[in-house]
Amino acid sequence: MTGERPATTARTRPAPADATAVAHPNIALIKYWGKRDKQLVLPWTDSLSMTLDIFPTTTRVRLEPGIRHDTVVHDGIPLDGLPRHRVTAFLDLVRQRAELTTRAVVETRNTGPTGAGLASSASGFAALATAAGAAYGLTLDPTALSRLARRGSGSAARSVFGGFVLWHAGHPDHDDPDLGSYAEPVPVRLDDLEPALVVAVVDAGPKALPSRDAMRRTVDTSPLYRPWTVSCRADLRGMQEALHRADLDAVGEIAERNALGMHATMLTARPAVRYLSPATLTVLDAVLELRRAGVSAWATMDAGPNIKVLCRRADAGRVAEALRAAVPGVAVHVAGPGPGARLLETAV
Ligand code: 2P0
Repeated sequence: MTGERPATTARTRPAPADATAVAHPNIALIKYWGKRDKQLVLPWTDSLSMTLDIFPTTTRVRLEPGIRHDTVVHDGIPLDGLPRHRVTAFLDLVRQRAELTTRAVVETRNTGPTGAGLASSASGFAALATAAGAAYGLTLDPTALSRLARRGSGSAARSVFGGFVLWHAGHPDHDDPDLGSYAEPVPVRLDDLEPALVVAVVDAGPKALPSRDAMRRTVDTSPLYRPWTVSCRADLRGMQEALHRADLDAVGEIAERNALGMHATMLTARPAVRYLSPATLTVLDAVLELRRAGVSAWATMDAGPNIKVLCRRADAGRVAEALRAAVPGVAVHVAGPGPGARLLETAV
């Protein structure tokens, strides 16, 4: 027993005190942009994503009874400041639920660019929630794990699951709003849809403005924010129907307009939030050219200049080639639907 806990409390199972988990990023086809509750990380709108099979994050959480502060190491480098604070605040939440006070050593490895609008916080907090939940001995079903991951980063709620995933915003009037906001898998006939996301990394550097701040500014100041949340409801209905029909053209069309709408809200924030760069627009032009040439290809962009192009698996090579030709030096990765977060048997 490595954890110190009050004598009066009981847990349902002993903590292994050392757990390692892996999780993958997800890309939203219906975006999450804006919180109605910052503390609980409750969004204004439902969102829907595809978990990728590339860029996994692996995180080990080891309880260390002798230390006074959590240690957080990211790709071999000890973290400080806000990134470390976000991890320790998350661990405080886990400790509170486990009724333990023991600090931990967190080691995390990210295989994709960090903070570049490629969902590193989604894979990061999904892996951390899975590993920390296990290390501190919490009993969490996938829904509860999704809710917990949400507290670290909203989009992490979706990376708990593989394939296509819907994150419920939950109802503001719910007695316990935390309970109503979780993600769940969306059944999709993947053999019929055959989706691929071609990721064009035009800039792997961290974004100038964290998405958390950009989101807040957008909600507070953009006159287009409310109308966009209304259009999201129709987009989500259309997306669910298109996924049910395995209609990739409709999925792509809705995803592209939803993403452009989100960026319109950012561009009309005061001051404006502009993540799209000249290279982003060049890739958007290349996507239009592909469609004119008869290839079903649709773009989506997040809180950064990088672009993800949805297409059929069979067209992914041609799409990747077109994007490489459009922006010399761009790094292009082809992703398919990936798995949900899971514990690993042994530490890595
Ligand atoms: C999404 N993004 O749905 C949207 C689209 C970026 C653009 O979720 O503040 O890192 O930690 O809840 O999850 C990025 O925001 O934000 C994001 P927090 P998160 O994928």
